[in-house]
Amino acid sequence: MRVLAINDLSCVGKCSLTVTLPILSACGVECTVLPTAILSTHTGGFTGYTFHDLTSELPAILAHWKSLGLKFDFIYSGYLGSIDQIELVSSIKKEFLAENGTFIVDPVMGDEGKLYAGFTAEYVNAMKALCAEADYILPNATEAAFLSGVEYPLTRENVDKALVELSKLSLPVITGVKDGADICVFFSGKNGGKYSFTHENVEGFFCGAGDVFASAFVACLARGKHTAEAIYLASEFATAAIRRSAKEVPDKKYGLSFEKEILPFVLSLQSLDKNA
Ligand code: PXL
Repeated sequence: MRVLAINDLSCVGKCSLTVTLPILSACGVECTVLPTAILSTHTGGFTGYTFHDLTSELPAILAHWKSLGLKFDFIYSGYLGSIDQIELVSSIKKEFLAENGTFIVDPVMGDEGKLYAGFTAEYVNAMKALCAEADYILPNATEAAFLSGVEYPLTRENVDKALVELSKLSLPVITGVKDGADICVFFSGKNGGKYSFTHENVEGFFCGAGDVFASAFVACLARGKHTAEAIYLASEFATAAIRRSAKEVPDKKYGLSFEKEILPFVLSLQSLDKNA
């Protein structure tokens, strides 16, 4: 199974490609990368960061890949720096996704009720169109509210409305919905049913947690897990990394301390293998 990850390279502050590559490799999944931008740090909490947009480089990279006849079993897109890049991802899916391949969109746009720096309502609309082409979408509670029009904060009560709206686009997996002292991931089944997994919430803002969850989810799918198993394993892994970071990482903008949680995650993934 070969995965193409389309995401930025933030040099400092673990997120996007610096999270995806180690997780997929450790899971035994081959990961090709298409970097959308290179930043000195990610944009969440740092000031003065550099941002070099790589849009103009991408067509030549893609032309070369086309000449090699490359196709991908999974295409996973994350942080996209502009509407032009959203449109390019749509054409990459059409050109490079293998027959019966899976397209996963993490509509990275915001957190804690707000859009990240540089994102607009027009961008949200373009992202919504990309979501409509995906097999799975992985918004956090903020992104789900922006995409569905349901008022933030999402709760156990109004998340149903968001799931129904987002199911019109794709199969939604909504992370980070707070419920009292707990935090839940909600998802719709192909039959329209509503499902969730719940963990005890750890207070605070954990940058890059969505990327850890999404990368682990993609790894699980690529290893042949069903949707619910993949969501369960990825949410256990992300929660373990968040708990560790609450203790070990003094400045949360530097990202999750996920590395030492990779081995238990890979072991849990293998223990579910049919031939293990
Ligand atoms: O983890 C999400 C993310 C990814 N990439 C960049 C970001 C952020 C969140 O702030 O700034 C560049």
